[in-house]
Amino acid sequence: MAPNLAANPQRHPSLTARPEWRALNAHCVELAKVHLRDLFAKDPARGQRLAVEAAGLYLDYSKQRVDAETLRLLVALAEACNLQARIEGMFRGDIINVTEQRAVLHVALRAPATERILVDGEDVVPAVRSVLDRMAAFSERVRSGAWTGHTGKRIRNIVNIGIGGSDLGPVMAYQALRHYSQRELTLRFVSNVDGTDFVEAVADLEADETLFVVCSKTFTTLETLTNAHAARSWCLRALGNDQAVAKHFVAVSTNARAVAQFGIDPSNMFGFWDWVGGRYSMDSAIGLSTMLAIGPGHFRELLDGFHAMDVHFRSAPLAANLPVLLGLIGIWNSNFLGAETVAVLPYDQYLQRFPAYLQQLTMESNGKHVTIDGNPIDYATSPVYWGEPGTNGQHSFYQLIHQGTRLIPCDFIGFVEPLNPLQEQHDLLMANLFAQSEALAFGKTTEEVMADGIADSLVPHRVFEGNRPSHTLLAERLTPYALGTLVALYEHSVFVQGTIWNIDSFDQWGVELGKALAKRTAQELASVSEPELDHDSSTNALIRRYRALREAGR
Ligand code: G6Q
Repeated sequence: MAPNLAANPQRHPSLTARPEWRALNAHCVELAKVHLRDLFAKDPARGQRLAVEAAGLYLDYSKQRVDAETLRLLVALAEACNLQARIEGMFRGDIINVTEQRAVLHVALRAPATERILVDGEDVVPAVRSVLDRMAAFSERVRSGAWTGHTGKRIRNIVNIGIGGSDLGPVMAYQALRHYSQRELTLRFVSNVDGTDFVEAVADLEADETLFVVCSKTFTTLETLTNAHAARSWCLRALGNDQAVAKHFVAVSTNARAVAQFGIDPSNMFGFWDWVGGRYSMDSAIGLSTMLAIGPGHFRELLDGFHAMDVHFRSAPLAANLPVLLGLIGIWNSNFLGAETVAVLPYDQYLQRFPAYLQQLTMESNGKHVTIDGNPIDYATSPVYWGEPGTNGQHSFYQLIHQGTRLIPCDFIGFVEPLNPLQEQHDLLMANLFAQSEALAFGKTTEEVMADGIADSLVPHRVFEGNRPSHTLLAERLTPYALGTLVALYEHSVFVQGTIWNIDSFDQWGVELGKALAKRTAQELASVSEPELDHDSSTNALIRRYRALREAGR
């Protein structure tokens, strides 16, 4: 049934007209004149006071350009936007993805067996647990060698085929938790419709030792189905028998019929539900490749970490709530201080794909231009997220963060204990993290530069303005549990921001137009005779040129 959005006109007063928003605007005019140096000088305990800890994650937000009044006003804004009630609504299974008329219940994926969460009057927790049990049994069989390929050899390679939410979470989690993975298993991830992705992923693999995990919520996604067909042909070319599919392909999907049509036995399918959004699905059956790599025990620890952050988010007061603070301070930076991007800077090589994962989570969720009621928005929504692991970025783009003309808030992420026994290198890594946030906040004044004996003409070049805000997130060790808390922290901070901005954080209509146009263009490229083109003159010329050069090269 199509949602009746028109029946919901202007349920909320416009955000920018709210007294709390106006108060923040007025406060910003004053606080913008204050340097972080002054805020720290005024309050010697600021570095300890402006920090919260929950579920083993420590968030230091003292290097943000906020004071007690900023936080009071931000919390008042959250209250005016009914944040607490909206949080309850999500956990209760309300239809908060309004444009797709769906509940949003990734929190049910990590709920303990004792919890009851109802969707259409039915408790979904038993079904979640039952899929987890099937995944665990299957993973144990593959990891132990009990599950063999068509020729009787054990599986040594797992290739995850999926894209977007069916790829970014699994690949990020595999990289992040590689330390815990079974090293005899080779994991590969294929997402792009560019054939290079598939060809390179399987180039050095033997088909009779390879298991494909085809992940697609809808099982209609062009890229994934194209790659899955390429994988089937590759496999059958080597093994020469249709029967091999049953031993070398499993599917993760909500669409059993399409899985069967592809030729995968539904008994080799792991299901999930339409109330799990793609970018919120890494802890559903979409995490099968993660579980194959790290084992069911570690996967359960990952879920426990997610759940611990869920409990904190649902119960902690707004002013001491990690996801709420992260979300609200993000709004302060974007909507009041005017920052257009956020740099995510994990000081841990294992988190190399974390910024890419966060890009989808944040920007696909909150890159919206109308309110939940369909009214145009007169304030900025999601900033651009980007980043790279430290210390690499320090030798490239940090220059702009330190001395450029834009304000770029940073999220630094680090761990106290290294996973590899090179303690000295770990201390160096962490020294760099701490030094960067310090340099960004406090900079280097003209007087300090001159005191170093720098030639007058160079002084302006050597000055660091400082006053550049950052969060620091610290955990003891990069465990599956810690990763769960970290991902849930960002999931919920996205929810907090979407609630304040009054947008639907759980739809993604923006990807549809490109998909529809690509379908039509693909037919025009494939057409044997010269197609009639009625795009704009640029697109027409590009298609003609491509076709002509392709023909000339044949
Ligand atoms: C995520 C998006 C999108 C989706 C992919 C893959 O929230 O919906 O990234 O995950 O388009 O979709 P399928 O899993 O249906 O193939």
